[in-house]
Amino acid sequence: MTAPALLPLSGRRIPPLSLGPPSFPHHRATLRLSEKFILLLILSAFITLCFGAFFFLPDSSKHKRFDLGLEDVLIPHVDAGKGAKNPGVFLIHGPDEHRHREEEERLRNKIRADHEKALEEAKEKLRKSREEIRAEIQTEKNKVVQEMKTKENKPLPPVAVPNLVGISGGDPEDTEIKKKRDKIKEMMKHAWDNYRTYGWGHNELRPIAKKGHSTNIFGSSLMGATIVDALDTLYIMGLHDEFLDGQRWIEDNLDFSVNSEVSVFEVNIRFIGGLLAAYYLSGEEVRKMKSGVGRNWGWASAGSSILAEFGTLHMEFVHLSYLTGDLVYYKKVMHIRKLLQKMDRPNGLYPNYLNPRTGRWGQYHTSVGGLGDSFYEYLLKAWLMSDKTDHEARRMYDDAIEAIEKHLVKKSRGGLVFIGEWKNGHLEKKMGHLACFAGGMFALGADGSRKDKAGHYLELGAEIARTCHESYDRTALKLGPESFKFDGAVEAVAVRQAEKYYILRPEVIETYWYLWRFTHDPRYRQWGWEAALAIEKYCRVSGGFSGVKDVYSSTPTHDDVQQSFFLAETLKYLYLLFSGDDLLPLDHWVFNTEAHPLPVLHLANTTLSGNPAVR
Ligand code: DMJ
Repeated sequence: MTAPALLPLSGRRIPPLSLGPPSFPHHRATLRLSEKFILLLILSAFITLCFGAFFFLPDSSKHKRFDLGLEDVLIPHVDAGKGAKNPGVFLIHGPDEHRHREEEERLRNKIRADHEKALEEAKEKLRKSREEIRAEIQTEKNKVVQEMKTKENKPLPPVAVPNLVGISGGDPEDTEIKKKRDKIKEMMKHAWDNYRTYGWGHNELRPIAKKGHSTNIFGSSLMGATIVDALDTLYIMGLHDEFLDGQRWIEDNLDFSVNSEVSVFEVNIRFIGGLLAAYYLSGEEVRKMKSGVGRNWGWASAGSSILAEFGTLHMEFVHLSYLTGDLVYYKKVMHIRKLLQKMDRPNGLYPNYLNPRTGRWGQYHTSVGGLGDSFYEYLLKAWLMSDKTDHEARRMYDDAIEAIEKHLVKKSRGGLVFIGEWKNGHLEKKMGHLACFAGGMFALGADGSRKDKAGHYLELGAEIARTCHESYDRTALKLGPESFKFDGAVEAVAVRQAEKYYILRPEVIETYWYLWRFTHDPRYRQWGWEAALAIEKYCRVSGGFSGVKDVYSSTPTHDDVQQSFFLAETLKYLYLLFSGDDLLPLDHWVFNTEAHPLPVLHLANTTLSGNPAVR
């Protein structure tokens, strides 16, 4: 693939980031992409701070016990043990148990008090009219923009750009494989073109009604979620006109000054992850944000306390710290990690709910599917992204998967290996489509696992892939249900009507791709192609692609939603499945949970302040 001159390729240095305020020429009413990126960074700072302040994060100035003392260390070497420079992680295991208990109690009281305060503030906000709330938000934003404008305009020395290997290419030599890859690209074009025609600027598309679609995960406004989510897929497929079109929309229209509740998780994985990946792939300049902009939004205080939500910020936030030179993001996610690490875990498992009032686990429901999934994924990926130096993350991952294997992984009578869910004191023999991503995760984590268990985890990944393939194969449409059971004679089949739908999800294809990369066993390409054909046959409509309500009915009823993750993930993983391994090689790239590739930070033992490129 040849990229147009506008899109710099690997081997180049990204231009210096500017520390100073972005310019806001008087004649221009809209913000540039780089300026919007800054607002996104600010939004992410708000999210972290609101979320952290209310539920998890101690006031580090008062609670030294949780202070990591990592101001100058980007990736900690927590294994260091004796004589380690950074003793932060060991403080929580210190000898003075009594003092620790007291401090723990004090922390719990603080969390309780903060939570009450947050509730009061939220109630107060609800009493205000939309206009008043909007005006308050606008005032806050004006302040931030003003601060940025007045800040000294001092260019930053260039950031050491991670090695951006394999951002194009991957052309298969085999003509049959190439045809398949071209078909996937054509499907992407069909999805994108219809969104462009009928849903432009809306979050998603209704391909049958041929109009925009919005769900409350992005708030009610037109945030163009599909555009941000799809950008990097367009780029790697060589759809550069479409990429530029999306980029222009972001420059001219993406507006974060919305008065609306959004999902922290979704904003992080789709918007922050999507823009970071597009930045790395295309070299679009971003500017450094002003630090210390943390203020609390009342509306954000209704944040969730779901494991996969607060545990799925790490990758994006480490990159934000890396690019901006501001450690605030990194420190916040590390505090979350420390707190989790310190808590007792029933059977070594992390329950999905953490009670914000008490700082204790809520209901003991554990799953590797919805609510829990990406927490485990991000532990492994934190290690990979740190060039395998974040040993603490790896240890937490290894501990977690050992517990998962011991308590949740089972074999059905028919010999299918599945991951159940621990609920109300017993194992539910049910696996969600979401949990199928774990096959890929086990394969990805095999190298580097304990006691030479690499082969074992690769096999486990392959078993999960087989089971998830069965869940597809045992349907009329050859597409997998949302959730399937193992109950007596029932194996890998959905029982309840409400679990029979397929909404263009990627997890099974994601697992095929990882297994393909690690084994080159042709069955994964074959299974991926089966899924692609089924999507083409049953989900394609003239206005795009739609989910289906019942995969067991041979006449599909469409749900009329083209999910943004279909373009971000499903089609990207399919495209990669039929590409050579030189496209986005896994020793240089780590995919966030929305399939946005972020480069490995080869920073072993360097410190942020000591990094020659970031002084
Ligand atoms: C995506 O948004 C992400 O993959 C997330 O981690 C889980 N669910 C959807 C796709 O199914």
